[in-house]
Amino acid sequence: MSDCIFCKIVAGEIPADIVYENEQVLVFKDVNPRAKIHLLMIPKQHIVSLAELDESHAALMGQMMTLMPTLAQGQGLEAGFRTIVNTGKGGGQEVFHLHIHLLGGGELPAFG
Ligand code: DGP
Repeated sequence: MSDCIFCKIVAGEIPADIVYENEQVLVFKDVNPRAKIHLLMIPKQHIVSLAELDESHAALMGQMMTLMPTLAQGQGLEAGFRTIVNTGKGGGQEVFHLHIHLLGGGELPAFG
């Protein structure tokens, strides 16, 4: 998607502080961190949101979730971490390329 900011990060067209990368997945620091550690994990392929997923995405999504423990450990988040996926305007999504927020370090505000 030519106008997608996260696709531009994948393509190296705009800079990002990249923490991890493999063939399918990219992880980089959120430009507007809401916690000491605030990363975004995205699929390299353009998927709009969680609402667009079907069975063809099962392996990719499984890979993303199973990367989380290693990623969190690498960030020193042994005490725990929070993952958030905002979905659609009603879910507070601002960038319409699927991403998982990984937050942790210090006190996180109570949620729910
Ligand atoms: P969401 O509300 O879930 O769509 O969160 C989008 C997040 O993306 C928000 O926390 C800020 C972050 N973000 C937006 N544009 C950029 C960017 O150009 N670079 C980086 N690193 N993060 C961005």
